[in-house]
Amino acid sequence: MLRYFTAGESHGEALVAFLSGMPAGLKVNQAFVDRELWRRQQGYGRGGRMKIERDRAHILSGVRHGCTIGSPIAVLLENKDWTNWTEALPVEPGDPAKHKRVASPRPGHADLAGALKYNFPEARYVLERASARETAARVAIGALAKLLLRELGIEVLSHVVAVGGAAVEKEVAWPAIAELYQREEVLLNCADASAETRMKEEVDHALHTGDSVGGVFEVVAHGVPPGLGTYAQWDERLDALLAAAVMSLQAVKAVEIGSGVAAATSPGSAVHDEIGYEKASGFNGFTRTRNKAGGIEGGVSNGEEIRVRGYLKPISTLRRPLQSVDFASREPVKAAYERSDVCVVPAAGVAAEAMVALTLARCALEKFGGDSMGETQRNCQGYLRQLREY
Ligand code: EPS
Repeated sequence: MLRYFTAGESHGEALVAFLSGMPAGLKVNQAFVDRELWRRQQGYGRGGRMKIERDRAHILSGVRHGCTIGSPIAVLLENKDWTNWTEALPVEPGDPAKHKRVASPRPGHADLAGALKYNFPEARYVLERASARETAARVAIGALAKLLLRELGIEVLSHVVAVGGAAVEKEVAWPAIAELYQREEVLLNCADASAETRMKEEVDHALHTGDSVGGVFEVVAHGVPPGLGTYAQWDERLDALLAAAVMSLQAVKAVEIGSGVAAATSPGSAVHDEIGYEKASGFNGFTRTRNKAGGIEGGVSNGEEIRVRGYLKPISTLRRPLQSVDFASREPVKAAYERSDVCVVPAAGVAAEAMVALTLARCALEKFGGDSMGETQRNCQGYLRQLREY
């Protein structure tokens, strides 16, 4: 079974990710993993922190001579900013005068709920762990999941479909999304140049007004065979697993599979994807006129591209802060402000790719099993043959 955890504080020494259950014999390409980490750090509207960090996956265990060995994988990502925080956040008691309190909770952040829950007098420890810095660790192990999926013919990428009020109206086809991946300079990771210009204006407006802006990303999984996930039990449905995985990302407030939102107000004839047959097409000849279902019917992948959208609320740290209350005095004050991002939609899309890849890898390993890549691939090939001969 594929299992994973992360640990680490945003301004602590390092982030750590654990990934257990990967078959042995998967080639690990360090440059690919580090490029995924780089991709997550890009995007117009990121704050000063991204100038400090240059994320790199330091693999501690589970990979030897360039391949997984079936043992748990541990990955360490250094926080370069730690050198500025050794006295403010030491592991040992340290000097309390040097600790950095977060005196007033930010509306929308975990600050208040977390301080109440863990009985902290202020929110420093809360934001340290609730911070989206943690997604760097997910992206590192998500990259390994992507490498596994590649061996099974599956690719996972994302693109941005909206920032604030600026949106791409048409469905973006896979080749355009694959082209975005090649870019060496990332603005808003949008496949439509004119929409991207409007998106940049939305970020500029937020920058000038001391505000923040959210948006929508779409993750696309290409080459997924029919049959991952199942309707047999509620917690094995692929759409439910993907929704939980993407919703677990900081600031994601809604998840949509395919055209799920519009489907609720459209007639059935405009929603469901009609079925045809062309012998040489796809995994087994069955075709669809369109993909409103986003590649999942009845909690099972249906052989079409899987499309999952995440709706991101604006970052809750505002340069022009909202009203709050001082933790100590209970007097009204403005919410705390620390250096922050203004827009993170492209970065969140990359983190969501990792979550989708980890979810699909888990489902694929449940279906195909295997303790070595040879065994997993053989089982997968056997199933693909069964589909062709159906
Ligand atoms: C974050 C606040 C900012 C972001 C951070 C998430 O960090 P800092 O407070 O150090 O400026 O840059 O994101 C990352 C560090 C990252 O790697 O994505 C927050 O409070 O959620």
